[in-house]
Amino acid sequence: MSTSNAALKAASSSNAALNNWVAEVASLTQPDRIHWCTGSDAENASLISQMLASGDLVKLNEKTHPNCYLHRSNPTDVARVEHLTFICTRNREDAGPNNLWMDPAEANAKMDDLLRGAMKGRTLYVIPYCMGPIDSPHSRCGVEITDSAYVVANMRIMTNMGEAALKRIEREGTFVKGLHSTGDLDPKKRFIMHFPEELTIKSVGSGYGGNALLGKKCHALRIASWQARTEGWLAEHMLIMGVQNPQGQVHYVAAAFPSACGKTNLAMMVPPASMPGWKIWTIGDDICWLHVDSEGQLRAINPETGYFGVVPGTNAKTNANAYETIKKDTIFTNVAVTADNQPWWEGLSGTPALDWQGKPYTGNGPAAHPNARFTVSAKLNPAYSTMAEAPEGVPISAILFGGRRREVPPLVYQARDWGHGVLVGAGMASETTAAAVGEVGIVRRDSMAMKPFCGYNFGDYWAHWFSFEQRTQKLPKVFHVNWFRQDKNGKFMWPGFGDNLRVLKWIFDRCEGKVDAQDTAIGYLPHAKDLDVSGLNLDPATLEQLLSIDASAWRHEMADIGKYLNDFGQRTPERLREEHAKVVKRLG
Ligand code: TSX
Ligand code: MN
Repeated sequence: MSTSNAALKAASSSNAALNNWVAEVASLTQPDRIHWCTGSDAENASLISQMLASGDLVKLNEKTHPNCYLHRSNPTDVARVEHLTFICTRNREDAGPNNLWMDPAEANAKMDDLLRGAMKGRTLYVIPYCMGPIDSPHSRCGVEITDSAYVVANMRIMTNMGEAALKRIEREGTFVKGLHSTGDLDPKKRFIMHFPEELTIKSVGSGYGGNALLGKKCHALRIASWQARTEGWLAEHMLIMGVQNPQGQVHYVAAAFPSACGKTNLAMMVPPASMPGWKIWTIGDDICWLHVDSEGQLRAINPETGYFGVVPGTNAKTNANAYETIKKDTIFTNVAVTADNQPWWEGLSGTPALDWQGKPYTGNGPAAHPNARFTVSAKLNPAYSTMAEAPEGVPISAILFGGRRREVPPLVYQARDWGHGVLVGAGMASETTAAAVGEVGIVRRDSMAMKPFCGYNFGDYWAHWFSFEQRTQKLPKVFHVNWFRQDKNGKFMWPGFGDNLRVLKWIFDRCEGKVDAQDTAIGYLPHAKDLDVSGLNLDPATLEQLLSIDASAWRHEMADIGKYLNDFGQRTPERLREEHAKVVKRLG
């Protein structure tokens, strides 16, 4: 079948730039059909039945998991590919040492070669989407062109997709262009290219979430971080949660953690039985856009409408709310299944019958892929806050940075002020886990958890963070947390999970000015008496260790951070070196 001129010309928008771009892409990629997505239930139902027929989706047990589906990806296509992800700016320095860079002309030519004829025999879907509440001035729209029905179904859950977004695009006239084609899934022909100066993304050769759902990491973080710098706001890799005390008072917190630290678990946390009346509200689990409002208050919106979360390890103990959320209306990717076709993964009871590739499970290795995912609407979360839909966003009282560190950073400490907080975020690090390839237990720097997602030079990014001191007097307090300290025997010293609310309560009280702190070289730490550990069976020596600093270990830590800052050369703000020097001096 060949693409008819009529199909190519069938404009479905009143925005000429959009129509022209769709026509251009169609003439390059040669699809059989063009479909403009409306986001309707009927459209979704038709895509689902088409994917069931093609084998792209498998229906799961309707009794136990109504309206749930399984997608098995190509075994070579199961995760984001940082080594194939590029920032393509005119000036190489603007991408920085934290990114791979390619010349925009070269990258465009390369991608056009890979995209030529790539949609032959396939449908080209046009997905208008809005990141953030449809009526929020802080929301941003994009259009993703893809030849994957799986991408359409996922984008429908993860974004405000369809007619309303198209209307907003037609009204505003601007949108981020995202072009995705699954290609032949040959890893040698896989690239994720970002052109921040052209507000364009091109992705070929992967059908996997972070590489293919372009609204998420590509737009809402890499492109948005670039736009945020030029426009005076922040696009961050942060969860957003409300912490409510028994009196009904709520403080909103935004928190950045590298992967494998349980960000989604924290965002959906269930309070421990020992803290009756406390409540956690989820606004978002992954991305946060921050703006200073007319009163000088920093406010956050979550640009997403769903969760694309790691499945293995999710159960009634680790994350009861997520476990409840994914019982219906969920797309699973790369989980195992039981004999009666229920989704299965490590961390659940029961027995897998087929592994994530659909082969009989033999007991060798994990049955679900360690990066298996759920895609589900945020509204199904029992802890969902309707404030996620507030156009102005929620006021942020505290920003948390964290990492997985078996030693050095205490359970929690507070930065002395915003400037010191920028250093704390810039110096963030986490230990590698078995969830990713490579050696386990190695400390990696990951500034603000943005290493894989900042669309420009980290040096400029840190300077942008400092600039908020000039934008308002009412900045949130900044904290660092570490749930992962271990003792000599490798035993976790802090129970974590719901009990983390005990730490959030101290942070809450700091925001209220209700509790003082130990003034140390690295910042403010709780007095042991101020951390509620009732019912925890935590021995005083362990608590003392969790809430103290080892000056010698910290001198090493600061030396390592100093070296890391030097990697960014001239672009590292002098101010950051000053903040670093201040802590070094205090450590003696
Ligand atoms: O998500 C985690 N959080 C945050 C929860 C709100 N995890 C899982 C990390 C992998 C994604 C944690 N793991 C946390 C944590 O606070 N803490 C730990 C470490 C830990 C693991 C097990 C126990 C205690 C701590 N306890 C027992 O196994 C009994
Ligand atoms: Mn993330």
